[in-house]
Amino acid sequence: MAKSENGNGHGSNGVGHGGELHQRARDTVLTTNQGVPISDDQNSLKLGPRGPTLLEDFHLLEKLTHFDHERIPERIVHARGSAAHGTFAPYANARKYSRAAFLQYPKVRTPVFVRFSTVAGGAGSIDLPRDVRGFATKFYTSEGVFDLVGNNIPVFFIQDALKFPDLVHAVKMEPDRGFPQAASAHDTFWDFVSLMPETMHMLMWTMSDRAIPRSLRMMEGFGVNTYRLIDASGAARFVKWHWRPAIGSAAVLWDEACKINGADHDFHRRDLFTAIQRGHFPEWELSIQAVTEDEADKLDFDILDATKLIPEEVVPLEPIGKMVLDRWPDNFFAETEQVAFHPGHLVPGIEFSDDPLLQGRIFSYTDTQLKRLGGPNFHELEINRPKCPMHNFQRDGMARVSVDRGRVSYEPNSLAPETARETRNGFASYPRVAAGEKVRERSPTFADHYSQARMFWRSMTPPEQRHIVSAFTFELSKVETIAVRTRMLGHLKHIEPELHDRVATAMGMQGLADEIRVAVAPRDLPPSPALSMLGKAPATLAGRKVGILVGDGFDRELAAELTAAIEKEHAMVEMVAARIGGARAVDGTLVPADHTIAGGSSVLFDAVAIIPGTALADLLADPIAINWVSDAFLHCKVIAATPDARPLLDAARVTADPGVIELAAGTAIASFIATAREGRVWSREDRTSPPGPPIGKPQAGPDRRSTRTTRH
Ligand code: HDE
Repeated sequence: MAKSENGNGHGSNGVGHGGELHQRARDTVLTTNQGVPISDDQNSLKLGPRGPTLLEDFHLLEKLTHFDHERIPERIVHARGSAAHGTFAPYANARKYSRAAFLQYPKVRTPVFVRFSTVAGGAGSIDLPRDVRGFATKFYTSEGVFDLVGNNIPVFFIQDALKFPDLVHAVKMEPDRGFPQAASAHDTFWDFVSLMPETMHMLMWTMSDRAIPRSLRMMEGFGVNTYRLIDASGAARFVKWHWRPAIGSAAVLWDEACKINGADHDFHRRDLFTAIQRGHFPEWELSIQAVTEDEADKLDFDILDATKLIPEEVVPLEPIGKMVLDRWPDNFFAETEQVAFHPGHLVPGIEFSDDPLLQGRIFSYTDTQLKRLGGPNFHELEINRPKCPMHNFQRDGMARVSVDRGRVSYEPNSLAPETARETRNGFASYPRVAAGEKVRERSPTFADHYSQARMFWRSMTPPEQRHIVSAFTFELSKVETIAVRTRMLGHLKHIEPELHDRVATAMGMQGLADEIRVAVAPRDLPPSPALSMLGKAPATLAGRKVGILVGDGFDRELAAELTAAIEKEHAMVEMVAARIGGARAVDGTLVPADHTIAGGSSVLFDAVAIIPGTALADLLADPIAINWVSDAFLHCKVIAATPDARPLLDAARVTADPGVIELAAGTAIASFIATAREGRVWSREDRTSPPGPPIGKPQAGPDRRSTRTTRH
């Protein structure tokens, strides 16, 4: 074999007869799964260099066989996910509510692993469909694993686990045609939900901005189902779990989401990865709403009904701890893919309620994991293993990893006194009275399907209401069956006549709503301002990303000053230029770009700055550059631009408003930062996107500031 040296830090590399590269081991030798050293990983064993391949090539057979089996069944729901490691520390008050070991001492940090997911799409689907997001947290506590398997929306579509397969079949791609992937905008979904009035409250949430989050780092999380916490004295309280992101919640616009899905399929995954890599560790505060059973009885809905929430104005949130995610998984498959969450992974001090949705979940998760992870030993995988001692007499099974020693695999026993035994401090179910007739029956206390949906609508700011109208209009316009559209319009009328009117008008289907009979007439509940994301959004740039579009001859000092000011806000900056090699500043320095204009569309940023330098003519001649600017304007982003960029802004139809800022050093930068902290310029949306308010009922075009109701 002809050999020639080739760098790459390896031993004596060589080139084979066919010109293929052979990198030789310096330290770590490539082996088969049996540990046999491999001499050639480039060529299979053949009868002569041009002859047939021999079946005895065990290296080839082993490598192909393993590869053929690399995929495991994807999750039937929540298949697409992104995850990170971190820690949780409780506040001092947490122990008042639960005797759970990990809630006792603020100094004790419990390792966690969090997986965020979309629900409907497959594992390779887009990150920004209109969908619920999973928010599942595994706490590796000193008393075993506790999983808080929640969503980013506090209520659920259905009340009984028996309907889950129907719901999921309805939302997944239609079985005859195999589309749409990861989308609820199709007939089967709306057919099903329009026949299930219990879905109405959750539909308001999934048609809201909550279903198109800006970032996984900016999502609230909820346990959804009601759980119980048991304190040291054995007293129980019902609880609802809440995660609140430290940098506030934010969403993208629907037009933006569609474009992001094209510009960066992995937008959310990359965002989480990048933030962690750059040290912007995402943080959430864990809160609870805790009520005694007596207090729960006084609520105007049934606490066991997962389609209802407890308004914060009725039972305030009590913060009990903080979680920080600071480490990306080492291996996506071993960790993110193989992690097995289960609402039945509870620790002493935390318990179920009788919520019929939760009860069904207790079965489903283990069942699905037996198939997905190939047998009953998935708890031995590193990501699923408790980080506290674990001993029992369960044995054998597919892919058993641990070598269980000794002759005793049962208890009680007298032959092995050192083996594991019960403890009085172990998990004990809360002793509650449960008696009744065996019935297949929905409780009448579950029958009010519209009041909280109406409360949600009335708690939204005008821009949020506009987005809900647009979402219903978009989705129902994709439904081909007219009868399904008119049935849904009938439900919207019960939720709120104004919502119905605006959607019907936007669809051109006024006067066509079905008469829907309701089990319980909707009531007018007081609005809950805490449900609005915009209303309580903090004024911050923390964790956001600003894109700076520069052309050759740009003012490097100005860009540097701007970058420093943005980074001081704990935000990230990325440079966009015509060529990835960079743009040459006016002082001759070549400043490398993070994106080309076509590859770094403005939808990827929260706010933008434009410094064209001497390249204005080139930018004006490039429709993609014009689109870059007009999208930023359409999506209500704050835009800073040097005065010489004016022709580009004109070409992109950017008109003057408080979010278009003339960029110069000093105070102009400060004003850009202050405006960008406020988020989007909603007053612009009144002009750029239909549907507007109902005819005869003009609404104030709220500026971002006028939408805030409370601040957390
Ligand atoms: Fe799940 N759900 N679910 N779910 N769920 C699964 O378990 C199920 C429900 C949630 O990142 C599956 O391992 C039933 C509510 C999350 O790995 C499966 C019902 C909430 C995740 C399953 C529900 C959730 C899942 C699929 C109705 C919010 C992803 C793969 C009774 C509180 C966890 C798997 C991860 C995953 C069943 C309803 C959250 C099939 C039967 C309500 C975040 O077991």
